Amino acid sequence: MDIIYSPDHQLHRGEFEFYRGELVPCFEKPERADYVLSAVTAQDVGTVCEPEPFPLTAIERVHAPRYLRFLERAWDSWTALGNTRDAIPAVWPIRGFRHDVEPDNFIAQLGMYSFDSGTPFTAGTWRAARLGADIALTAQRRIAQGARAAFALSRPPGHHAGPDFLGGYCFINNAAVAAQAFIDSGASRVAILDVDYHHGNGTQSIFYERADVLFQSIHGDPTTEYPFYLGHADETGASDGVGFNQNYPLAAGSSNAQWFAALDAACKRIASFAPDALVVSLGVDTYVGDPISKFKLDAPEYLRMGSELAGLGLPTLFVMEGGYAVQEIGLNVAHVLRGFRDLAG
Ligand code: Q9C
Ligand code: ZN
Repeated sequence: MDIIYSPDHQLHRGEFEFYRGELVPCFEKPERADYVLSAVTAQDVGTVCEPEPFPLTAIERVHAPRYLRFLERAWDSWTALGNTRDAIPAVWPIRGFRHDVEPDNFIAQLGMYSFDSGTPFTAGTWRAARLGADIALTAQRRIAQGARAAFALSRPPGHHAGPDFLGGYCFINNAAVAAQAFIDSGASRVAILDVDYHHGNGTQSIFYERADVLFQSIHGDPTTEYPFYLGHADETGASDGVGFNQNYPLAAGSSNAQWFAALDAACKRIASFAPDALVVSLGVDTYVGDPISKFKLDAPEYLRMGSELAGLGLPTLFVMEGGYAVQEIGLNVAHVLRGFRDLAG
């Protein structure tokens, strides 16, 4: 399968994030993509290709133009104030504040377009994030042209980014951009399966009122796990989208058997939806050794995940999401793709 990758992901290089009362080195760092690239190359799961450029209008299909304009100008606005460190949000318009008036103050704008303090904005963030969308769109085009599968190997990740907000290390929702591109190139229905440890709140928000994009997410129970404020089982869609969103929250520490029971339920729902394509938000922070998550998947489970996904028999676009700090994330991703290929042929 084609693996779409660009070394320019390195342009996004956050220094610190707030964690338990102090600034710690970012978990979402450039080495992550290096680990994944070397493992998928060593395990020979596909051919590495450069992304093609796409117009901003493809991204505007799922993100508000004023949000994208903000991201595009953010670093210049921030440095024009004399700042040299990363921009980190610190104030947010919670309930009762106005969202219709964009403040002139940069930190106030940043708060309006974000939901946590763990997502630094750096000099190269916009270029790397925009490139991530090009990577997802290139992979989508390969599948639209007949490939059975493709892997969008990008960072920063995307699934926490909503219509007009960043957070959870995410700026542009690459999986949502790709799913929308399937619809715009003629697909009637697209399914998104999010297997990252964290709920894909951004993706859910983007498609919550739509019946043409089914969203399924297996994740740590938001009662105790990030992003906390979304991802419960009773969130099943609204208006036209009623019934087209399913969450499978699992308690921190859940067994692999519980995880695969949730995958089985999600796959049954996807099969009954009969989509033209499947987008997999592939986070491997479900790994037993992940530093910020609490599931217990390991090598055999990643192989099994890949083969169960192949069993759906759908054109499948894998998009890189989370998985942190340890070299094993590369092996885990390679195992999913190998498990898929060995069954899909
Ligand atoms: N600084 C993804 O896996 N961090 N995002 C919690 C607070 C948020 C994870 C600690 C974790 C976000 C794509
Ligand atoms: Zn995650």
